[in-house]
Amino acid sequence: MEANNIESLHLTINGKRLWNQLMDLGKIGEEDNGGVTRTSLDQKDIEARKWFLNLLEQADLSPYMDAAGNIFGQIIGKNPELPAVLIGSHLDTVNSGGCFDGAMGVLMGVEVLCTLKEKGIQPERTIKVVSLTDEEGARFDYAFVGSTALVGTEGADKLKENLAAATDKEGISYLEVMRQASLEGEYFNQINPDRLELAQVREKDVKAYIEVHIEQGKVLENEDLAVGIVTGISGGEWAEVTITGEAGHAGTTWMNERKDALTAAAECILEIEKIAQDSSGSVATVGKLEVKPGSSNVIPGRVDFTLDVRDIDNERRENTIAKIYDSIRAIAADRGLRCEIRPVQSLASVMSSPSVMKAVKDSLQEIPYPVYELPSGAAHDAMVLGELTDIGMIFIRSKSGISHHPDEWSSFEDVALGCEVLYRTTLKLL
Ligand code: HGY
Ligand code: MN
Ligand code: MN
Repeated sequence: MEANNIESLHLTINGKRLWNQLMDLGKIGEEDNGGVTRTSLDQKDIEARKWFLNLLEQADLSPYMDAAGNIFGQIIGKNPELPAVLIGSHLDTVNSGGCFDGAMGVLMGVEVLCTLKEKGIQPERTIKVVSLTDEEGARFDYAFVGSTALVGTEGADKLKENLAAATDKEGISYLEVMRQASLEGEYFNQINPDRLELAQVREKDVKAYIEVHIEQGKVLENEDLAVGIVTGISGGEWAEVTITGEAGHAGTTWMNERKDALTAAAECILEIEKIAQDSSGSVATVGKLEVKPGSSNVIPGRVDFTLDVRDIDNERRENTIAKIYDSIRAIAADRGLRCEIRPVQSLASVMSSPSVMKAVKDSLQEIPYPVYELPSGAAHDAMVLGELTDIGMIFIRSKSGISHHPDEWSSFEDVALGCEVLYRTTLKLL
């Protein structure tokens, strides 16, 4: 069955309504190159939050915001004591990203709740759509804030400490930005970084979390499929590295007298690549590098770089990280330089719940549409939620596998079909 024969599929959800909302939201933070930038609690993220709250109000989905800025819409079940089903993702983006990453999963949740309402279905259990604060970490290099608060990973005090330490490029701390956001009026006044424990939900209150996301890879496209079932999500470790040498005159310092932090960092980065290549499964990325003092005629005295290591196999990832850290220390020591490695965040891989996967599979067969399973190399809020509850993810084909880029794209037909699968999956879980 081709997804572009969408008319013949008789979808229950309203694909056009969903698509229009997605395109409207994509205009908030849109730049001249077509990219979208809405980083955590910046002006555009706040505008998107207000747009989303208005959408939930219009749809009569009783919106509320929690202490971490997570935004919920809901239909209260006939039996509200039963654990709720959560559908969610995030509205923040990377710098110059696309309009699908995150937003599509949130808006599909809204579409599912609207369809239930229109059909006059009041489920037994409560169903909620949630937009989780800052999945990307693009502004403060600190990610998964909303989901971490929701699950209570590390505890509220530790999270607050981390938010106080994380700063954006203007040097403003995350904590300060959250306090400012709480002054944005109705709903926002619930944001309270001093009481993040208020955002925590209990295990017994949630039955499952489902997230739909663009694949951000080419697997589905190569398989000629619109939709896939995610088997599990690769864990990751994120760290910051500082190499300190000695700044000096580029013309007068002989090569054998130098303590160049950048050449040491370059050696480290090549070694990181090699270690990951040899690991047969891990991937490692240095995505950000800052050279100080940063003049063409000064030997670099200090380099800061980020490190991102992923692997679905937790043991192999830990081995890769240990090798990388050892090699950074050895390279710095060999060159007589100092290094500091600061692990920022670490998340274990999460496997999808067999019961949620089965609900997705049964939904695909019902439509009918081919069943195809694939793992996720990208991280998602579902990974964090996996510590609390059963999780499942549905991937939608990405054009050329491009994501975190203005050209990120999924077709209307694929999005509509994906939402239909989500709707049917949700009905089975309710
Ligand atoms: O980094 C990730 O995998 C996610 O897109 N934030
Ligand atoms: Mn992303
Ligand atoms: Mn995402």
